[in-house]
Amino acid sequence: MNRIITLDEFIIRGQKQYTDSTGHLTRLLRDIGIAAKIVNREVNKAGLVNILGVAGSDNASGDDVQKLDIFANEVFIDCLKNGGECCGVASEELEEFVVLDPVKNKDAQYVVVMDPLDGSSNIDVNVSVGTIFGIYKRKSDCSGPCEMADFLQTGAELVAAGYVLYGTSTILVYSTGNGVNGFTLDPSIGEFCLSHPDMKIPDAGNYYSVNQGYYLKFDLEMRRYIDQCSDSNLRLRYIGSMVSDLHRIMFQGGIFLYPNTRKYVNGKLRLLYECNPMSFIIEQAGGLAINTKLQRILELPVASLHQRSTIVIGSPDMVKDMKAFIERYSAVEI
Ligand code: P6P
Repeated sequence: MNRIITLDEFIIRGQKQYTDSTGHLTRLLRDIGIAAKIVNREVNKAGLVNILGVAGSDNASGDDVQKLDIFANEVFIDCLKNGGECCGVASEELEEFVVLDPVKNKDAQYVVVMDPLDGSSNIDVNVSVGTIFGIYKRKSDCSGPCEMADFLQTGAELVAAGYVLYGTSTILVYSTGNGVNGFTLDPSIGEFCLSHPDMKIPDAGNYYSVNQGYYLKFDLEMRRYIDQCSDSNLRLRYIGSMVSDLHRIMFQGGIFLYPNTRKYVNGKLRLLYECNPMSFIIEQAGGLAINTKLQRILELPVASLHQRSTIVIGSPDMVKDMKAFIERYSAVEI
């Protein structure tokens, strides 16, 4: 019988590879796994209890907040607080970062950035949603509360990143910088079990993923690139949930684009807790992630918690082709 490997076992085995590991990151990842199970339970029954629908408020980025957004935000913060390995959280749902009080006899060394429920506009229509998280080693002194500088680190400084996709099954995918592994939740035992070891993104694929509804609002070179995707018989797939679109690309290959529009002149997606964690994972799986100025996402300076960025991310050959197209097009324009 194949022995299942649970997320906790896998994390502990991973910790043993590093002689200097202290177990703090191991326990922090475990805390995130617990929160994901709790959120999964509520997402799966959202249609049955009165936590659907817009909560009436809006979040730091001006999006209508669904009640499950609030619930997920609170669950992750509570689990991180109780675990004692995290000293602060920056979240899409919070204007400012939240300082977590130190737990007795623990020096929390990490901060977490997260989108607790990405793609929440899909909740009411039963389409996949996800959680995105990133983990940084704090820069400030462990003796005091976390500071803004602990969060304003580039994506390249992440020590870990991951996502949870609450879909036809619930899968947690994460990387600590040594490859990407996927764990599917087995509800019968309440454990995330290793289901997709050493995930690698295909070099290319047959899909491109962009909100075609904004076509006329994109810059001219982006419209021409999208025309080329269509002329190349690529198929358009766009779910409206970055986690879902990128999870598909992880398996089938493809390219995801959220360029600047007249409404989002710097792009819509947030650099700190959407673009950077997802770019970290995609690069670890062999993919590429740049912005529409052709700069590597993980090297972009982070100046504020809710800073937005354009993004082009996915299979390496397709991102390289897009980059070459834009460089060629711009050269001709000049
Ligand atoms: P649009 C969800 O709100 C999100 O942040 C991403 O998950 C998703 O890719 C994007 O916004 C969808 O935005 O403007 O196409 O609806």
